[in-house]
Amino acid sequence: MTSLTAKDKETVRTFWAKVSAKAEDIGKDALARMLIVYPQTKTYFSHWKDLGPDSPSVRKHGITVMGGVADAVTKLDNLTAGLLNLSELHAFTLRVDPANFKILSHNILVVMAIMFPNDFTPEVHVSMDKFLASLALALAEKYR
Ligand code: HNI
Repeated sequence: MTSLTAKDKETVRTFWAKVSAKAEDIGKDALARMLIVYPQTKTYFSHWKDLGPDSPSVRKHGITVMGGVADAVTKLDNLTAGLLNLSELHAFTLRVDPANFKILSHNILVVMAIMFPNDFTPEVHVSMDKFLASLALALAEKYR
């Protein structure tokens, strides 16, 4: 996995500054979308009563996840170290199959493209994709 170039990091920081005000909506929509498009992910949330797009649990968790993404944007230079605790939580406590990190990342990209069509240029797309792939890799670190 190619690491993030200085240009990637600059692109991610600039784009995130534009969209972070909508992080809650992005998170809610991406999570709701993931649960519908990849129904196997519902198994991790069986303790929630309602898994629908308007479910308070989905909204709350969407906000939580994007809080993790926002934190990762501040730690672009060392995602593995920065996300160690979150990786431990997902690996040991939640036992989330790492394949799902790529699935959620894909849904985050799709929602960003829908919500910010003009800002989500191919250049932003490739840097955000590489950032989210690095984030997924950092979250999967503790599985090894
Ligand atoms: Ni994830 C809890 C961030 C992907 C299932 N997740 C969290 C928390 C953060 C978080 C932050 C709250 C931690 C805490 O309570 O201290 N999750 C992220 C990020 C990604 C991610 C940044 C990837 C971009 N999580 C996933 C995926 C799944 C997932 C792909 C399953 C498909 N996460 C969970 C579950 C919890 C969770 C389950 C606990 C939720 C709850 O209700 O307790």
